[in-house]
Amino acid sequence: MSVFTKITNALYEGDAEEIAVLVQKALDEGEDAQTIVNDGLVAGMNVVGADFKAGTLFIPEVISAAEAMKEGLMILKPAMAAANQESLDTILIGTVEGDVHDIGKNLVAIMFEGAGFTVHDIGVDNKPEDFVKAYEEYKPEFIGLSALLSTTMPAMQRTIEAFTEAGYRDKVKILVGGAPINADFAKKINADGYAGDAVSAVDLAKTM
Ligand code: B1M
Repeated sequence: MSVFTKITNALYEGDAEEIAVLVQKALDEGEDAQTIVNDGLVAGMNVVGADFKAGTLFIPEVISAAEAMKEGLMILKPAMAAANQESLDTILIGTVEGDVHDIGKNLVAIMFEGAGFTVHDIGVDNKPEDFVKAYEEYKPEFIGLSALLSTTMPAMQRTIEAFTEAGYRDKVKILVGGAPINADFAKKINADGYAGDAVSAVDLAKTM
């Protein structure tokens, strides 16, 4: 069984200790950090999501899997950040109001840090005014909004409208992402860009 399959299985079991051992082992064996994320951790989380949807896995198990994923990401963070020490622009990132999903957002933040951006992560369940207040504090070139629920997609739109109302909309590039988001929705809510995953989000910001 490959180390990636073992990571996927341990994530499904929510075994954070085993994840830590396996992720470190994969790194020691010379596997690329991004490959460990995609082929091990995210692959495992996709199975968790599918079984949760099918009703064969429940919230406590999903939370354990999420904790195990965070443990794996913590171990991989230095390897991903070491890839680039160049100092680029600043990004403010957070999950929108009503939404507590943060694993994808954390991964996006790690990738931006790894690419040399200064990252201000304001966490989850942020009201539009929380984003505006944080913008006033950090004055970033970019804002990244994350939403994982179809019910919190409108909060993304309200957040962008809050920037228009505050007079900041043309001063900052707003990028959006998360499982239910797509390029059409991004255009509809007047975002500057949509990225389907963490690597594309960084690539997109670099082209702007
Ligand atoms: Co929730 N959940 N959840 N959940 N959860 C989903 C999202 C769901 C699809 C599961 C399902 O039904 N199959 C479903 C949403 C359905 C929908 O609306 N379409 C769902 C639901 C319904 C819920 C609750 C309502 C369940 C309930 O209470 N009945 C509830 C809502 C809570 C709330 O937010 N108010 C809930 C709760 C939870 C937990 C707390 C148990 C836990 C979150 C723990 C945490 O994050 N700390 C959880 C989890 C873990 C999931 C699944 C299983 C995994 C999400 C994840 O971490 N994926 C998820 C099913 C799934 O997605 N397979 C599910 C891995 C992560 C790396 O991917 O987050 O997509 P992702 O991020 C990617 C891209 O989307 C993108 O890049 C990332 C990395 O490549 N990206 C961006 C993300 N943000 C970006 C921002 C950008 C750019 C790219 O900006 C520039």
